[in-house]
Amino acid sequence: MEPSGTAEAATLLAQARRLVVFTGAGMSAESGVPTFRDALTGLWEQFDPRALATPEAFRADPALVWGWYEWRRGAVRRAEPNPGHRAVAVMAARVPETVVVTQNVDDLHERAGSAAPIHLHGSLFAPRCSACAEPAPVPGAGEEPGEGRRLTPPRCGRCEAPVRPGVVWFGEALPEQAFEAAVEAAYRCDVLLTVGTSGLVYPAAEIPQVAARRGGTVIQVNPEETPLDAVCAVNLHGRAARVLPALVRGAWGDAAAPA
Ligand code: BV8
Ligand code: ZN
Repeated sequence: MEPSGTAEAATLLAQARRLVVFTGAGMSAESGVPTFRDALTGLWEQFDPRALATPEAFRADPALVWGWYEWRRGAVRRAEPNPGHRAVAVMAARVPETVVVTQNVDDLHERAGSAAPIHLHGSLFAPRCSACAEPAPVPGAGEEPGEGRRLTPPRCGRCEAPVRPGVVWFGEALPEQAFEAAVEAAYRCDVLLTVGTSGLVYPAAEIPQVAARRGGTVIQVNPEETPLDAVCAVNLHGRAARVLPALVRGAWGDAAAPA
């Protein structure tokens, strides 16, 4: 049974001309990618993800942090996009102007067919030098450790400094162009769909609020309540992989729904 409000949200989606789809960890949860809420396991169980995702943690123990990101990239490579990711790609094909903005560092939107989503917090597939920012090669599939262990980061080919994951750590600025493009899209949109985010990490959590302030209609998909409920016209309390295909079916008919 679809959550109440699904039909209303589908009508709003069908009428949208400029759509922003804003996603967080909950978007990939049903693909088996742990959210930031999910406690860490194994080597990292004693750590809070927010403590590990910092430049300080990398400086203090590069092998611990590099090992964590290598393990996460392996988990993402073994994961598959879910029907929610595929529904987002269908929306982009149906709504004249669609911008996908994600806080996720996985590549599941791309693998589901969403062209060039804006990654506000970087990617697991863009390692670079921690000193000179020289891009570094992405270790091949299968080179990632299966279970969690320390892994000494490779050295930069240009300056020999340790290579770091191409993600935005807490305390670090977001990539300027990406953030500006996301704010611009939220500013211009008539509908913003926020999916699977707790809306607690800033400045990313500003994006749905910019859309609401500009008179855009904000629709939330999340099984839980979040601070974003207040700015949403419709709150769909359900799971992304089920609710997003239902929205596509409601907006454009069964034939449009992702398999
Ligand atoms: C910065 C990459 C300054 C790395 C990430 C006090 C107040 C306000 C802000 C701050 C503050 N103190 C510090 C700050 C700033 C800080 C911040 O916001 N902290 C928070 C914790 C209070 N922000 C920063 O540090 C940012 N940088 O401020 O720099 C600056 C400026 C200029 C110059 C120099 C410096 C950088 C933040 C980015 C950090 N990097 N990721 C990595 O991935 O390892 S953040 C990371 O965590 C994710 O990218 C994401 O953004 C966040 C996790 O949040 P969600 O995605 O929402 O996931 P979460 O697990 O929390 O929730 C999942 C949701 O899904 C839940 O609601 C659940 O109900 C739902 N769900 C579950 N299953 C499903 C589902 N929904 C649908 N379907 C399902 N099946
Ligand atoms: Zn270097």
